[in-house]
Amino acid sequence: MDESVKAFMEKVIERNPGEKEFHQAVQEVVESIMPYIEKNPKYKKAKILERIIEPERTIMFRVPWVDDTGDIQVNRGYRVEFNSAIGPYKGGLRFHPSVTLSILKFLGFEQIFKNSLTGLPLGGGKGGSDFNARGKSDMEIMRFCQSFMMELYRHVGPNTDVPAGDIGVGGREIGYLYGMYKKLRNEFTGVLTGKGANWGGSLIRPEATGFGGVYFVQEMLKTKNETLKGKTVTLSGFGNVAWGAALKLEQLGAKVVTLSGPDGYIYDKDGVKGDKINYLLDMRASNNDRVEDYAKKYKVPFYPGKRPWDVKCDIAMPCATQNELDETDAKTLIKNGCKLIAEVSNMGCTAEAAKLATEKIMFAPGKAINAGGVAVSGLEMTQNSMRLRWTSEEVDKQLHQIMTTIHDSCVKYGRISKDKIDYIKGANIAGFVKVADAMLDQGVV
Ligand code: 2IT
Repeated sequence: MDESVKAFMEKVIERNPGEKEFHQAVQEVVESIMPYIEKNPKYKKAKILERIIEPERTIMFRVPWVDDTGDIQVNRGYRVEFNSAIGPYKGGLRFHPSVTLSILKFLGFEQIFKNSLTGLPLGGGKGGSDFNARGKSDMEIMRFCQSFMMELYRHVGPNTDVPAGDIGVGGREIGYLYGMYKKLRNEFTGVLTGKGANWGGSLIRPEATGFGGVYFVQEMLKTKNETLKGKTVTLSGFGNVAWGAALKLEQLGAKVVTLSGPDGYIYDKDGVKGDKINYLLDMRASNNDRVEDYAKKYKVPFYPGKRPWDVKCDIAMPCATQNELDETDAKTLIKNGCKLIAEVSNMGCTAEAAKLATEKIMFAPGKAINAGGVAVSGLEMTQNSMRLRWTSEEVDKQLHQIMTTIHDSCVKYGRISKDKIDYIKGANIAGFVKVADAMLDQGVV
């Protein structure tokens, strides 16, 4: 590791003890940015790097709620308001038992650069709770969401901080959160994105992360004069992101052969297509967090306790959670002929896996390839401000344009030779420059 990166990381680790995921996310960015900063001393002088890794504000709170048996449950809630240099804090809420401050700081930090890449005026933030929806009733989920918003409402607002969904937070949860916000503030306003389509939500928002990811893959393939037609794709996850990706991949003539959950993965040799794709939504709504149901329903093999990365494919798209694809998995994929790993989940690949894939095949980092979700959230905010609604064609057209522009930015800052693009470097530098320049303009705040 470069000496200046090493010295910087030592301080980060000392000041943020035990926050492994946050260290990993910072290191990846700093490795890309450090050489750029050395060449542009204005950033160094203004201590932009030291400032950008410190959240502007971190809120932690108690979330008490009453379960169906009348027992009191206590969860912990968070909102990390990381950076508002280019717009109001923007980023999802994650409800999952694995949520810690480290996880939300890594996600909030990534969100700064991702949101900058979209070209829209969006700052970076992230929040959530260690709430586990598995086995909970709909009314328990509602009471939890209401309690969460009873505290969060005083920290957010349409021009301050605009949360959205992430793992464990979809249309249903956004609805319950929004209802409580509206009751407390007596205001109908665009404080959350991912709202229902008939009460301020944008068309294409549910599909946006998956669609955007596939548009980005199309652009990557174009640089090699290839298309998605006839390609075999392995997906992990079965939630909102995997659903959107599967829909678009089918439309463009690719075949999705795997899905996965915490319980294992399914292999569908005929392809996850047609009605089978919408079955993902039923699995998500069941609160069971299980993909085996797909195998039972469609009579395909299920591999318990395993991840789908030993299945032969042209393209692998992790769509589930952080660090779900490691160096061994990347080696297996490459050995089996995989030509492209698209990290649609946030930090879905370990640092070693991402480096190997960048070197040997093609690799796209989450902050570039999954930016379509937050991009359409930005478009939802625009529609809310203008009090109007765009058609799905209009939103989809803008999403496509944004993903193409992000790809162009990655190429601009990440091209390392005639036929090699380092998308990690490209995305990090392109995302950084805009935020850093805004921080310079706004002084030491
Ligand atoms: O990781 C992400 O970009 C999201 N969960 C979506 C954030 C948003 O504000 O739409």
